[in-house]
Parts: sequence; C-alpha cells; structure tokens
Amino acid sequence: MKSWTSRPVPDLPGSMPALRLYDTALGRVMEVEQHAEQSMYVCGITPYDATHMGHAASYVAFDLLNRAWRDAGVRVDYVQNVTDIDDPLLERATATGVDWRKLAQSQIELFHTDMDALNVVAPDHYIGAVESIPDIVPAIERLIADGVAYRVPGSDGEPDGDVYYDVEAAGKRSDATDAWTLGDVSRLGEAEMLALFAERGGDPGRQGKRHPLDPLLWRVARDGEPSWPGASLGDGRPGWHIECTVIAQKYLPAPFTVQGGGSDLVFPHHEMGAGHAYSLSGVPLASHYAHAGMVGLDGEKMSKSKGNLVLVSKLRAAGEEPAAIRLAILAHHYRSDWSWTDGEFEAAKDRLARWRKALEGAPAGSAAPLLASMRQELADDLNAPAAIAVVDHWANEALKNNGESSPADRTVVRDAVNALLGVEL
Ligand code: 5CA
Ligand code: ZN
Repeated sequence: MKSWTSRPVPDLPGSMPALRLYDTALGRVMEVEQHAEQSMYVCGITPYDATHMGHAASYVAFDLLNRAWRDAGVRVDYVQNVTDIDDPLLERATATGVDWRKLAQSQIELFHTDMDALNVVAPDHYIGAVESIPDIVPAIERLIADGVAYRVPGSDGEPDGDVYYDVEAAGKRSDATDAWTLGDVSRLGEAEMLALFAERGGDPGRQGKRHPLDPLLWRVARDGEPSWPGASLGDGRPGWHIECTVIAQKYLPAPFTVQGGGSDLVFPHHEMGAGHAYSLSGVPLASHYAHAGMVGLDGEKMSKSKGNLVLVSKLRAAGEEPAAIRLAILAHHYRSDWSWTDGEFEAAKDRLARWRKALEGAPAGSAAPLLASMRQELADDLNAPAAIAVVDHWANEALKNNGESSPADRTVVRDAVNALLGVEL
C-alpha cells in the first residue's frame, strides 16, 4: 500500500550521542545497541475513524526515535501496518451503512494527510492486513503443524474451524534464554492479563479453547462477513496479532530493533505477537519493546464511545497550525499519560510564536550549545519536554539580544528544531 510522502529532514552538524530508551519488557531504561542500521515496526491504525490526538501522539513519539537515529547517522528501516480488516471496522461500516473497503480507504487517506501535516517521517513500508493474507495463511498452517495452534470445534452458533494459538504449548517449546513465554513482554500476572484480554478484543470465554488467553489466529468465514481463501484453513480472515507478526517478519530483520505502539498494545497485542514470532522462527521478534502513554481529554480517556475525541483533521479544518499541534504533543514525555486541554494548546501556539520571533535575534555562537543540549535530552529516553525547555531557554536569551543576530546560528537552530523535534519554524 502507498505510504505518505515525508518532508525533508535537515542535516545537522555533529551527531546524537548513544540513545537510551525505556524497554517495556525489561521494565527500565537501557542503552540501545549501536548499529549502522536500525529497524522499527510501529503498529498502524485500524481505519474506521479519523486520527485522534492519542493516535497522533503515538506516531509522533516514534517519529522522535526515527529522527534521533537519523541524527546519529543511522539508516532506519521503518515498517507500519494498517489493520484494514478487523471487527471494529466491519461494525462501524455496518452501523453507518458504508462499504467497509470505502470506509477504510477514506480513513487511511485522512490519516496520511494528518501524518504529513504533523511532519511525521513516513515508513519505508506501509502494509495492509488484507494484502498480507497470502503470507499469513501459510504461517498459521505452520503453527498448526508444529502443535502450537489448533482448530476449535463449532459451538453456540459459532462454526467449526476457528484457529487459536496455544499459549501454554508455545511457552514450553524451548528453554533457550531468548525463548518466549507468556508475560515476557508485558510482565503481567495471569489475572491482569485476563482482565485486559477481555477488554482489548480477546475472547477468554470462547468454548473449546485450551486456555482462556489463547488468541485467535484465523476466523473462518461467517455469513455477511468478508473472507479470503485460507488453503487448508478454509476461507476466513486473520486474527490481529498474527497480522503484525507476519508483516514484521517479512519486511524487517529478525530480531528487529524496536516494536512500538501505544501502551494499550502491550497486552495482548505485543505479548502475543512476540509469541507468534518466536514459534514461527525460533528468534525473538524484536530486541526492544517501547510504548507511548495514553492521551485523554480534560482528564478523561479519549474514546469513541465517550464522544470526546480531539481529531487532528478537525483542528486543521478550523485553521489550527499542525506545527502547534505537534508542539503541544511534545510538551508531554512520550511515556506519560496525559490529557489534551485547550489551555495547553494555547500555550503551544504561544511558544511557537515566541520561538519564531526569537530566531530573528539568534545570538552568535548560541546554536552549537543549544544543539548539544537538545541532543543530550533526546538521547535520554526521547525527553522532548526537556529538549523544549532547552529551546525555551535559548529563546529567552535570543529575545533579550540587543546586539547583532547571527544568520548562521539562526539556520542551525531552525534546522535543529525541525530535524530533532519535527517542528518547522
Ligand atoms: N491497528 C491496531 C494496531 S496493529 C490499533 O491499535 N489501531 S488503533 O487505531 O486503535 O490505534 C493506533 C495506535 O494509536 C496504536 O499504537 C494505539 O496504541 C494508539 N492509541 C490509540 N488510542 C490512543 C490514546 N488514547 N492515546 C495514545 N495512543 C493511542
Ligand atoms: Zn499491531
């Protein structure tokens, strides 16, 4: 599938120091091993509604990582999926009387426009679930053949043949130190997993499963639902976790460097994806797992059911500048949970105006220390709020500057804010 087009990222003098990042599976900040190439898979949208501030914040978070690596001279291989077939998409299409394909296509286009506006560097591969089904089917067949997946007989009006992943069998397959067992990524206990599983698309009560936490791999065709050829599995459609696993394994090395997404994806999505990948390849899916915090509105969780979504496209249509939206997002550390408020958005707009004004008075020799400090903050677990404070401090000095201003410093500061924070001044 076509991705969006990135805007150029300016080259800066010097480079970013070694990067430290919080790894969810380790539960602490660690130093990312340095390589000439790094690889990243960030879970994409399910395209049934427009990009809200939570989605935007998660892509801006991993855009910071992408930009930090690029600044360090690293070649970044970036893959993102789009879940263009799943229950929520079909439910929304049915509820609104729109063809599910049309709904997906329109929301994907809107998402790309939002990402472009927010100056998020595009992935190298943007891959849909539907186009990946021919790769997913043989992967599920192999899991069945290897004894870590099984077919569930029909019951309660459900047809025969849905395929589930056997979390217990998979966890016992190998005692290698890098082997996957349930809980390795999320570090959660079973009771917590059960609660989250039910909340986040799992079906712990499905009859015939071997373990309540076994996730769906293949859903056989139902009347009125789209389905695709599944070879020995029969017609149907893929489960959610196997989609991302197979796409990541096809387009990235194993293990790739960072698996990313919002913190609501830690369990079950990234936990199960790690399991599927290990079962398929005997190698971990990713070296590190990183997660962005959840964004709410005025202290409440942002959700479609509450009707409290702040949409990037709506703000843009109201004439708001995307660079200000991005700056409002970056004022929060990517790992913290936070709420969008009008007051903070106003503050971001003021800050943007101040920074622009300050450029006019850029003091000679001020750019190099600014750049070094911004890099130091961003290398420390992508601390954008601290990098913003560095620019604020610089802007205060520049606004006080009654002497000569330096065009060379102005250029470096403008490029640094653009290249590292993605904010165009
Ligand atoms: N298609 C799947 C991932 S494979 C999915 O979760 N799609 S999504 O549209 O629901 O979410 C897209 C991304 O936005 C995910 O990384 C998710 O964790 C993140 N996200 C969703 N809601 C929020 C929120 N309120 N705050 C922060 N991030 C969010
Ligand atoms: Zn995913």
